Amino acid sequence: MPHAGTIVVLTGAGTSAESGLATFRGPGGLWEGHRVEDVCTPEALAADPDLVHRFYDARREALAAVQPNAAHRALARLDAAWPGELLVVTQNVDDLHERAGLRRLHHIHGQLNSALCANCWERRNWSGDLPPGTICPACKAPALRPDIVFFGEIPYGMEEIEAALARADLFVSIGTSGAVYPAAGFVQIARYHGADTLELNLEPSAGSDWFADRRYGPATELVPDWVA
Ligand code: BV8
Repeated sequence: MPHAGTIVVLTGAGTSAESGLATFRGPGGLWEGHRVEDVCTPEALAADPDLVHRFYDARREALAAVQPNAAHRALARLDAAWPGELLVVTQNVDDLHERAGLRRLHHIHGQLNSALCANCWERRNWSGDLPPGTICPACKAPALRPDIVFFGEIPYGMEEIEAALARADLFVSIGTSGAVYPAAGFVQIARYHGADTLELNLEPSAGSDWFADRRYGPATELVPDWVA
């Protein structure tokens, strides 16, 4: 690990798997028989809002019942101790990084505990169910939706992330299949700008060949060992 340079970490569903939250593409990764690519789209929201809202209500409920794991806690320790720049970019929409104490965090795909108004674009903290047609307190339109980046929508904070990748001395990917872009391409940007690259995952991801260093196993073992 560099002395005190810039570290960018990308986390995916595998980081939260050992807390008990289902991943998307592993065994049991389907939800009510749906692939995430079929439920997590603006078209699905327009065609069947009850299905999409129910998908996120179920995940919001599941999140309330689980706790951060040793991988989340290790990244929070790194955040507290690292004197250089650190940015943890998570594809996860859970709040387990925050609940473990991580501060230098960015949610690229949105958050379960947030609602977005499709009319005035205000967002607000949200817990419990979010039925279709919920009134936005700001603009009074019945337009509150899950604050989630659907397939085909623009991920949050891309400029900030790309600038950090260009400065990075080290890029670490944890618990992601490398199936979803633009996040799956971050390793290529970091490597192009000269960063060291490390993949920590249960198994080789779709982008594992881009990583100079690769370690495979459960995140609750690999991440504390790496941070130590
Ligand atoms: C966009 C919402 C334009 C939240 C999600 C090329 C360039 C740009 C775009 C595209 C492109 N090609 C295709 C696209 C379009 C598309 C895309 O990537 N499609 C895929 C299917 C091919 N991308 C988009 O539409 C994105 N928007 O491109 O806009 C743009 C681009 C750039 C700049 C401006 C504009 C929007 C993508 C966001 C979609 N929203 N979810 C939610 O519901 O959760 S994606 C969804 O997949 C989740 O966010 C999830 O985080 C993400 C990735 O999945 P993973 O986290 O990796 O989870 P997965 O189950 O796949 O894998 C888990 C891994 O963990 C496995 O490898 C497993 O082995 C490992 N594991 C399991 N247990 C453990 C473990 N590891 C360690 N320990 C364990 N215990």
